[in-house]
Amino acid sequence: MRAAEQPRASRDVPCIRLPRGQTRSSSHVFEIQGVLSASACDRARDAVNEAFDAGRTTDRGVSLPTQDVMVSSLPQRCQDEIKVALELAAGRVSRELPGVTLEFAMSRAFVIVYDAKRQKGLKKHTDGRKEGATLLLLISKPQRDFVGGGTRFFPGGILESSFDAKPGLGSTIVFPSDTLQHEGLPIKRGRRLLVCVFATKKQISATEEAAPEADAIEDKPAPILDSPAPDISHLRGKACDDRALAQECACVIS
Ligand SMILES: O=C(O)CCC(=O)C(=O)O
Repeated sequence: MRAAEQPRASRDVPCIRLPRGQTRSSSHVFEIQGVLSASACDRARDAVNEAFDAGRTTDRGVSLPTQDVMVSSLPQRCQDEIKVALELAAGRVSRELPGVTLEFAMSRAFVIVYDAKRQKGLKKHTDGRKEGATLLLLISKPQRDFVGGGTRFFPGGILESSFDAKPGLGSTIVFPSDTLQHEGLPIKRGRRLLVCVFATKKQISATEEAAPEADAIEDKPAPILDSPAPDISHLRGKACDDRALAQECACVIS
């Protein structure tokens, strides 16, 4: 790994609460920027395109008709880079959720492939993982690799309107899997590739929480950009058991 691609501490990664500039949102959607370098994204994109074109795809086995490529079927280097990126994003969001840490299994990570000539988007749904979080990492570049797309969220609160997340290349969005309705907006050209993994929220003790990261420079958490401290009471939950793991890909269509 070259110097520019060394993993960073989660505190160094910009984290924005969406929708931007709204102080009263209950949506708990986070955008964690630049967790995967452009060159690593390009490597992953090329490997996913190759697997997709060769028909090495899976589906989620439920009513959402996505064509996915398992991350575990990509070259080891891509798997390692994606793992570091997702851990960075999960670590950064965990910093915003006192007493909670996000955990996920890389063996379950997959890449959603939207193709302008095939499946362009995904209808409104919630992801089935109870008390979990969905992480989506964009590995193809807007305007260069695809046009259109984005994730539209429907918070459902009184006077709360829907909003769109359109992260840049190598950025991740994280949101509650089970409670927040969302859809994949259709693309108009090219391929939009999103690494997706479902994480569990695990309660951690005060001692664990106080333990600094190995490469931490200072103890104070980096402030979240342009947002108030989120109300995370509804996000707290126990780590899901194996039964819940088995159900993690179930989705609820509205
Ligand atoms: O396409 C998107 O941005 C959303 C993907 C999605 O809804 C999902 O994976 O459950």
